[in-house]
Amino acid sequence: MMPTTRRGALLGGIGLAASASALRAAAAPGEAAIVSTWDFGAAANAAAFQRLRSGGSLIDAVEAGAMVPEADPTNHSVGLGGYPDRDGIVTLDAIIMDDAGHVGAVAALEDTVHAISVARRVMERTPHTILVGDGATRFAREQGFPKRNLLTAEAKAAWQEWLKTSRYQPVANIENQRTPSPGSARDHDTIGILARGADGRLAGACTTSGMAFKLHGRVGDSPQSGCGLFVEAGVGAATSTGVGEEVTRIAGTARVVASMRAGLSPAAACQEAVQHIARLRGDAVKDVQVGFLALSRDGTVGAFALQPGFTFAVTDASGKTEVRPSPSLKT
Ligand code: SD4
Repeated sequence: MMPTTRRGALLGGIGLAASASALRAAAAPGEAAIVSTWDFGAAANAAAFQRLRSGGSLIDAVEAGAMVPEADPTNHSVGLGGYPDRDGIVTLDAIIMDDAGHVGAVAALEDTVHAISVARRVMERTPHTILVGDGATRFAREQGFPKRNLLTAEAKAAWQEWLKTSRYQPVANIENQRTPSPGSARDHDTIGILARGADGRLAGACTTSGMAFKLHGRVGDSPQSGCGLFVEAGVGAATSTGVGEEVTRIAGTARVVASMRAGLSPAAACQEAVQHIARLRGDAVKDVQVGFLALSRDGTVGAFALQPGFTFAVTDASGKTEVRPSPSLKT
């Protein structure tokens, strides 16, 4: 079972390559191994689990999971097929992080399908934690990521439809609507994915094209450490989805993990962060969706959202996946 001591035992001598064999050897089937946001997280979890089973590290697993919606042109705000900004340009935000202080991110990346893999290169091959805009895109080319136009015909049609009103209005739970009409602002499909080895080690990734029809250059919560994603050895990990400005203004996932560090369960920690947003913002968030998802080092998973409708996918150490509804402040 899990070591009872905290940081020392978890960090001592254990490398990043917490793999499936470790997972199978010690994790009880009920303990969450991989969790991710929204129904479509189930497919990402499957890819992540597969990667772990074939001997990959936790970082390999969360990258593989995040790549699934990035490559899916029917998913309208991650990677290929993402809805563009108001200028018709698709820009991507992504972050990847382990529990040993390694983190890499890109923001406002263009012309590159797998933003999460570029973020990983930032983590592994630069002295930096985040690259943005032209610099991120140039780095992607230098690293050999192929240039690809991300604006599909469907996304372009939706943008052209949106231009008729140019009304920026995020829609709650749009992530779980799979067949929108053009211009219906299916505006965000962020995936946040967290993985845990049987030894309690953790990693996470988050990738998105952000809010549809945003101002060019807008960066959401997703690629910012402590906002869209935070991972801490011996404690847990958290990710967020929804209107990123509301998460960024409270450093949401840093707050969730801090609450877990102080002894709250993942579910209670997510609830506390949502309640804080509601108190802070009042009417400004009455129709806004924000959801937090957290995983503790011992495999307990919890979530909480402002509005009903947030869902998350949980895969246990045996590979069994279920999609669960999140509790919410409003009912
Ligand atoms: C953002 N938080 O860019 C992201 C969007 C999102 O599910 O999560 N969508 O604000």
